[in-house]
Amino acid sequence: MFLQVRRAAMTPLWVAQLATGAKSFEHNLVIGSRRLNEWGLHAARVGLAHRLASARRRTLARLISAPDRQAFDRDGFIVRRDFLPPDQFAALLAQVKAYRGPLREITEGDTIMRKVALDRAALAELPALYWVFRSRDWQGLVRYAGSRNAEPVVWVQSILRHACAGPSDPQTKLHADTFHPTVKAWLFLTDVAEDAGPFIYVPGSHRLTAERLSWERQASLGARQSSNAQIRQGSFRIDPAELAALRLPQPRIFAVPANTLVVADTFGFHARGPSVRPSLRVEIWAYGRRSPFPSFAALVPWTAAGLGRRSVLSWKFGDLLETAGLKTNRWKKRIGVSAFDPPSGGLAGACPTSVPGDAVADRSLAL
Ligand SMILES: O=C(O)CCC(=O)C(=O)O
Ligand SMILES: [Fe+2]
Repeated sequence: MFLQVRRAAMTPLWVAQLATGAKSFEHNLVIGSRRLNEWGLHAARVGLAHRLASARRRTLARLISAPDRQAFDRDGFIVRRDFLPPDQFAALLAQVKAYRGPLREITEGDTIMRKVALDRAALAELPALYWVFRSRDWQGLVRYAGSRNAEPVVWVQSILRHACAGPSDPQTKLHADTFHPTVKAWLFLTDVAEDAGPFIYVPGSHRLTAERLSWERQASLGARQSSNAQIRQGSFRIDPAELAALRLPQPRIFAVPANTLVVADTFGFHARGPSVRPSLRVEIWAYGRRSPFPSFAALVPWTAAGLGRRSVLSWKFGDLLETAGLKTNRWKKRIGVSAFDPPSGGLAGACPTSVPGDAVADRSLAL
């Protein structure tokens, strides 16, 4: 009875969310409806989002060079070695190593992720970041790949693999982040070895081919009932053995030196590659996910510092909920720790209970 009332009350909201980036098959019973997805609801959202993104990309084509455009349209990513001039990169590295202001940690399986939100206070200590933000290359590539002429949210991010005793990291399974084109960018501050948790990406898997569309349709049918939490949240996982049927190659491994920039459309299949031992990857990480459909919110002219402040506020809101006893905040505050430090608890400690979900794409940060 309660469930029926809830369903009736929520249905208008669930329907309205179809016109946004909402992607949870578990929380939105319209998005998750097997019947509607058999009739093609998920496939229709995917198709429309891709057509709109292609149209927006055409208007942003001038922001990047013709060879970059061709490479991105073919592969779904762009790689730039030696991104910053050596003296600027050295200054950035020194500033990030010295930074010990407040940061947050969250676990994904046995991986600890650290994030420094770049509000005004953090930017004042990391002024070399402005060389990144002001770079035409950075601005153009992130905007074109994200199909939005908008600032991404940027953090200093550390990935500490096998950092605590816990289940395996859910981001190590090949996946698409969501159902529409969206951008993430990594400017690596550490060298990344092939066996030390590199980013991996299936070239060309950002394209909505007929095979991919029918795979999406099929995956949408069982998503709500899936035993995998990320799939229920609309981040579909794919087995490498399935790639050939989609006429896709095996993933490319981004074993790259520090000062390499990778910009990718994470509708394409990607993952955090295996790490044969505990490892540390530090990067300037950008995430630009605006609504795939026309939306006023997508037009808000956020500045980089404004977006950094928003991250800080969303963490503080999480602290408030925890203090009120309503919900544990998975983003733990750490003081006096640098992005480059080893795990605070030592490697032997158990991971804090990891609630499954899309921690990377913090829901409160998805515009
Ligand atoms: O950290 C990585 O290499 C990729 C993780 C991931 O799946 C993501 O950021 O969406
Ligand atoms: Fe991802």
